Amino acid sequence: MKEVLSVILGGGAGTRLYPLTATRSKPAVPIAGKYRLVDIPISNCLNSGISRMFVLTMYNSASLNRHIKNTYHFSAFSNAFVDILAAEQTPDNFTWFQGTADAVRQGLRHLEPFPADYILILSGDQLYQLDFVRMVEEHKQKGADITVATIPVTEKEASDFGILKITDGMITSFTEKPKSGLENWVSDTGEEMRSKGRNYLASMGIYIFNRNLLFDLLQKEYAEATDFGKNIIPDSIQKYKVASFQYEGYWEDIGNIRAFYEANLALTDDLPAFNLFDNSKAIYTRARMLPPAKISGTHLDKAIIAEGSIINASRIEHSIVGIRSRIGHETVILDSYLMGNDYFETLEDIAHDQQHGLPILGIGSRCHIQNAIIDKDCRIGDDVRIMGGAHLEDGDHALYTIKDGIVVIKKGAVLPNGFTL
Ligand code: ADQ
Ligand code: ADP
Repeated sequence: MKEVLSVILGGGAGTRLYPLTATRSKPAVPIAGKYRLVDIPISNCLNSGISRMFVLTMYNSASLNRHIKNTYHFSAFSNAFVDILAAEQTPDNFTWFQGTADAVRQGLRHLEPFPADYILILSGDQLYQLDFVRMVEEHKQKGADITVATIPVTEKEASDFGILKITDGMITSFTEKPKSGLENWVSDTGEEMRSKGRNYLASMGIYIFNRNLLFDLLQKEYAEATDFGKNIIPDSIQKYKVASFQYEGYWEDIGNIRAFYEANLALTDDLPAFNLFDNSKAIYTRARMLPPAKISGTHLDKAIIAEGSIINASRIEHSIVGIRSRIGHETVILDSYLMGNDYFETLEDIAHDQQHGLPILGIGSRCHIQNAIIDKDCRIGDDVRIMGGAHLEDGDHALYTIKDGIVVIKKGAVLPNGFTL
């Protein structure tokens, strides 16, 4: 797939994933205990033989830079790369990215020198395993100018997506996030999808553009357009051959805290819809050379435990425990995602913490943690009780944020012994 160059949209302000995005850009948010969001589209590209990628991001790019720099090393004999393009001021541009199309427009001058027939545009906040080879092949076969990856969705989901109608595999109409008149947008999605109530064809926000057309559209024809979903795609379907590539596998948009939490915990299912255990579709991430997890006296059920963890908890259920986690005796963790830590404390560090009344890095003893996301490097004292749930009101506090009943403990927060929520 030497003819394809891919551009990963790394997120705007990232407000919907706040506070996880308070100090890092969205692509750098840790998922599944050891990966970052950006590892998903990058792995999909690598598994499809696409090895030249740009990641567009707006701000807080230090942690993303570190992750990309430490992870994606390619042979000197290949032309592969993953480059980050952070929004930058130039002599003719003083503004942030105004939307997805504007972000790509501002990146064009960096893409220009690279030979490519097709540009693949991807979202940075979706969980899926898609073979782009098939998508590119279909794009070529149909002689399309643009191809949009599409997926059947239910009526309830339809208003969150770009919804389209097709004739003979080509898109004939498109509406971005329709709030009314949905009945006019029902499609024949096939028997299996129909039986699941998935009667609407949604855009997955994944596009292939013929290279020259993309440059023309963004720089000339729609030079003012800000978004692909709002402007470029709906405006192009009458003038160009815009094809639909229908996908029916697992695909999850993880744009907000609830979706992020559920997509993570779904990985603890017996047979998760998103398969991390696939020989041919590995999800790549930083190789950290950590020791195996060490667990003592813990009842584990539907738990994912990442490497480098030291666990003495009494029970962990339906939860993910991230890299280098440390959990004390008699602690119970339920329905939660612990992101883990960036480093280990030495025995001297721990003695120093204890002398100064500072909880050690990790989770203390006799805690009860439920319906929570604990960001990295938190110090949670002994006898702490965090019980998320619908009874809690949404709000942002110094140490934590509550969204949709999920308690998110902020990165590096220190919760004293006995803290209760
Ligand atoms: P949304 O996901 O709502 O809809 P948008 O918020 O524009 O669209 O984000 C698309 C992707 O681009 C996300 O990964 C986002 O983080 C990123 N992004 C947004 N603004 C950005 C910016 N300024 N700079 C860099 N990246 C940015 C889109 C389509 C719909 C489609 C859904 C599928 O518009 O038609 O149905 O994706 O999820
Ligand atoms: P990972 O990918 O393993 O999560 P990152 O590269 O994102 O790691 O972050 C590691 C961060 O942790 C870096 O900022 C690094 O400087 C920091 N770090 C590593 N060791 C220590 C330590 N002993 N004390 C404090 N911070 C540390």
